[in-house]
Amino acid sequence: MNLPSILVLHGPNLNLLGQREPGIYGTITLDSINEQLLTLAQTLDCKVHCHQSNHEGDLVDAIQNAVGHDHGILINAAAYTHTSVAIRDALAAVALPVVEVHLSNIYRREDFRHHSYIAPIVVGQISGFGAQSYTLGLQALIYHLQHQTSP
Ligand code: CA2
Repeated sequence: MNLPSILVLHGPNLNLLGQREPGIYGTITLDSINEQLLTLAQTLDCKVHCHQSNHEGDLVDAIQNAVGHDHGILINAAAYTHTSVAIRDALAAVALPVVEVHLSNIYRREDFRHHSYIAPIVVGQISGFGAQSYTLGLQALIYHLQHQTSP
């Protein structure tokens, strides 16, 4: 069987990681997070490809294009987590397993960050572990793919 392929999606402003607001998001850059995921993918026997966009429609396109290419999606939708019905609908439409991740613990922050539009349609959510949220999320997604029962 081919190695499972995972689409990693990063939402708006995450390209600024390591350059602004280190008190909230740490000093790690997005490139370093992607490198960590690529390294972990070798251990987990999967393929990973990463995409960041500041544009809602671009993220919707990437989700739709995953069909036929990817077996699961790891997503930090950033601010769109709290606003985007379009991203939720796209994730629901493609019907791939999704793990939602956040660098910060969104439940310890402002009230408007406590609601995620995508949480009800994902396998699970990991929030608050910094860059480790992504590596934990990738492990959880691969575990889910290996243990889910076929319909
Ligand atoms: O904690 C997370 O991962 C978030 O998804 C990050 C989003 C925020 O809107 C969510 O509530 C929680 C913000 C990403 C913006 O990242 C920046 C990085 C450096 C400097 C400024 C913003």
